[in-house]
Amino acid sequence: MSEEKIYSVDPAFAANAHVDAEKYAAMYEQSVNDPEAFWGEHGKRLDWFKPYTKVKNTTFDPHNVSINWFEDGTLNASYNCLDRHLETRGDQVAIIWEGDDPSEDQKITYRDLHERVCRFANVLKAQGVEKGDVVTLYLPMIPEAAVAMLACARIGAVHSIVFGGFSPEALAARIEGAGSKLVVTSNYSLRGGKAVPLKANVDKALTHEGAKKSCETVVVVKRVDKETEWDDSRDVWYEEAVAAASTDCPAVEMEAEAPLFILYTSGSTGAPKGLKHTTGGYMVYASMSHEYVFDYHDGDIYWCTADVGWVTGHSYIVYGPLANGATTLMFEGVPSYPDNSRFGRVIEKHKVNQFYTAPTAIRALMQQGEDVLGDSDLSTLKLLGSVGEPINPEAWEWYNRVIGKGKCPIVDTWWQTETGGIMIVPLPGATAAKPGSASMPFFGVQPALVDNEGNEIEGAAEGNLVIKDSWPGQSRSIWGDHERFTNTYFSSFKGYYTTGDGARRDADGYYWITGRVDDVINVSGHRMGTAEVESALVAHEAVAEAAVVGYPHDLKGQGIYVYVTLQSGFEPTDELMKELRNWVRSEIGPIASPDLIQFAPGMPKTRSGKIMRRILRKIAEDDYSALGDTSTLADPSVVDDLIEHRMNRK
Ligand code: 6R9
Repeated sequence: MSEEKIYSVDPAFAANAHVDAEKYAAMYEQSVNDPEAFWGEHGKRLDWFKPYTKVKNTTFDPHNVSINWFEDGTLNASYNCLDRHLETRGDQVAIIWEGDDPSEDQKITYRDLHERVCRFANVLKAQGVEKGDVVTLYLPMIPEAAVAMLACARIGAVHSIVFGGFSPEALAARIEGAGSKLVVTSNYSLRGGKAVPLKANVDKALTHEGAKKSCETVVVVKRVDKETEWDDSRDVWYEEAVAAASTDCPAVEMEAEAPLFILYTSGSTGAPKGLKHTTGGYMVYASMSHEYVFDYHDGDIYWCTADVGWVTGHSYIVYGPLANGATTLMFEGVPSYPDNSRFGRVIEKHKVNQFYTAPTAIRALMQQGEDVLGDSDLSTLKLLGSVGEPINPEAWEWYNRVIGKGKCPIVDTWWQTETGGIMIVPLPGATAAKPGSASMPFFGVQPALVDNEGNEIEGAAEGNLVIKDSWPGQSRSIWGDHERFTNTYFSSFKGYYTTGDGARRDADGYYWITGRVDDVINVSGHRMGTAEVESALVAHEAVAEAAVVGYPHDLKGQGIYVYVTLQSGFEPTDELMKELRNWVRSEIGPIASPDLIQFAPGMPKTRSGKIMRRILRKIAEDDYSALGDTSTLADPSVVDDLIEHRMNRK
């Protein structure tokens, strides 16, 4: 079995690594036995305006969930990513930007970046943005995205990034939910040579009453020289505003627990939640994990292919690397443009040392064959990373062999929007890798497995993955709804943070993430709440009822399988199927696009009227052996019809 395969740590790598096995053991032990001392020491990796004297003050008690780290210290995230590097590395490249078009790139030094951030921070101030205000960023992967993030942090504004692939409706809900005064966008985004009208989406979002009420100003980056609809009373060109702005903007002193950003993510019920991350603990955790997990050394060129719209982009393109004075590569394009060798071309062109991507991208490359990256020179690579979903051992082996040429450790990093940073990972100089296993906890992280009653299970076992105590990068709350935060993460299993993932621990203590145990599906590494897709579907006039489940998908990890019961008077046609697919795309965004839609005259329901998703999931998975007890169904014959009309899949 492939899971028995172990790749031991290369002694040469370990010798130069920040941590080897021995050091990991000693540091880990201190981090969990004496977190005060451990984090008290490592918190010093940041520059504090006022040093903290308190380190940890946290409780997971569901009556009073409260998480505070370094609470009496003050600092500024933008200062830590910029100002403090100016003296020693002002001329060093902070961001390498690689455009969608391979002929376009930029190298931005720490000094340049500092200047750009100061200018834009002054623009925000001039537009009336104050400390504590929320600014929504709806931007492609252009340097202005990082500039806007750091400019917000500089003046104590809270950014809320909405992934550019989300629809106007989803954007409107997030602008309104966060009470955002100002939106930063670009007129278009460029992906694979195509211009996508982002500003038009913002215009549409702001026709929604709530969003319109909240947002007063839209700052627009001119990414593409193309005509752009304009509202003089509201819209401001980015380029004009920064040209007129001063380069002098001191970083505001912030409390450690002041919010740094909100990031919306999907959950099993209800609307997406805006998770709140604060300044001190998050920055300590993001920077420390970036350095240790990727074994980042001064001078290395580091590339994470995520989008800043996701948490990975926040922690491991912007905040972690820049706090460490690293050179971080930001890529605007897609792996298949101009052709499938693009990732290899970028690695070669910029001499990338650490490469961090998602299993779905690896599988897409893998499908193109071993020579997919052409004759690209990949010899600068020292380490590879994976994030977003479980990496299947076949993809792991391919990544290792074809990209890493068998000489790069692979760090399979398990974490979540809620955790702020990497939680479970084989540290490259310390932990032997088992393909498919995220393996061992990072410093300060105490994973555990509990059964459905909340009893902790010891030894080799499978169960619900929970975390026993707080770590500095943890999300502090859901924006405006602490009760939901408590109910979602701290109520099912008392005294623990509930991750929503299942995991298995093997006899060596390695963790193997088995996937979500709730109604969240993971499509190409992106979280999608089944409830969100369902509520989009039932908003369509033809749909009486909808149920959404995940099913195994070769490329995406999981695909979206939809069961729809139509209102009477509507016919189940191919055309309607197409219409429903487009409907979901426009309600949520292309990432929520259903892969398979099955028209079902009836849903399997209990006598109390609850849809039995377990059965729908099994049918979608093509697994009828384990349908379980269907006798409690109101109408058991429904199941036969569902099986008979199951959508054909490859
Ligand atoms: C960072 C990020 C979180 C969910 C998480 C889990 C899945 C992420 C994983 C992984 C197995 C890994 N996940 N990394 N599963 N192995 N290395 O992806 O955050 O978008 O919030 O998703 O993704 O199911 O619960 P987010």
